[in-house]
Amino acid sequence: MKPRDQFLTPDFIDAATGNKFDPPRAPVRFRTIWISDVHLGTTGCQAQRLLEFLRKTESETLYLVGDIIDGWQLKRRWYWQQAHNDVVQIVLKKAKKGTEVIFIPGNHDEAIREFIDLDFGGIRVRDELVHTTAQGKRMLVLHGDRFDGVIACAKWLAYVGDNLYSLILKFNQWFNVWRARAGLPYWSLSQYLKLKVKNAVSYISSFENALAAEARQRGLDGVICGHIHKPEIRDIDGILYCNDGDWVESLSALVEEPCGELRLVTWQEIVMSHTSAKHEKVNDLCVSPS
Ligand SMILES: [Mn+2]
Repeated sequence: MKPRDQFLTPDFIDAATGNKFDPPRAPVRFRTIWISDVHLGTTGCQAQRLLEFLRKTESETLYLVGDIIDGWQLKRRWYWQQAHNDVVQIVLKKAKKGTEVIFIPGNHDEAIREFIDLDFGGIRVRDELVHTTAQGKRMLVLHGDRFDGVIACAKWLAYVGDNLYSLILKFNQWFNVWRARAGLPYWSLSQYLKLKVKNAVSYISSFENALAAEARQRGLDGVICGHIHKPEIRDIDGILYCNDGDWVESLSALVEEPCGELRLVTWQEIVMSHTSAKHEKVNDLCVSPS
């Protein structure tokens, strides 16, 4: 059982049959939802969990902030599951039922960039746009790959967790025992990786700064993007930088509460709040303290 699966029990397991089931409950409502970096068409895509998220949430506007379908991977190897179809279906259904759906293509679904400014089945395809929150904040919405520039490095190293890190250290130990026997000098793999991680960290911060600078230059209050698979919401010198994360690892979305408050939610939170009374807390943010 993966750690995430603990959230599927016990509420989602039928005690008699052991089958998972979906108790019918009202979806959690937001003014706006932003998701990106779903990478449909890859084995890493957590389509099943995204489906669950989309079923349990509702919004006036849904932004698909790029890299929704991974055309690069699909060209290399065809991988398309039923759940990937279901994600497409549920988005189309939402559009049909009145959710305003806006698709901003990313670099992995750049083929769709040919259709910018066109509308399909209620889905508006745009390159970028400005979203105004209920609090009147003007936010630039775009995927973000344009700001990659010359910053290129092994960004996956930024996600190397503690476990993998200690495994690497152990490996390094054995590796150097072998090197010593072979008469070779000590070589620190962890030092090497740390350097790479440091590069990845500086890649992320320069990406974030570049996006914030763009919003500032345009006289906007903030920016909402995806692309680097790192959910974030923070102030960068007076500019609100928001990254909605991804559906490969972080399983996160950016949401706007009815009152205009922006925050990050995870798949776990939506599933948990859906199984308990916890989601009443969600809109507490909108009750201004007297
Ligand atoms: Mn991207």
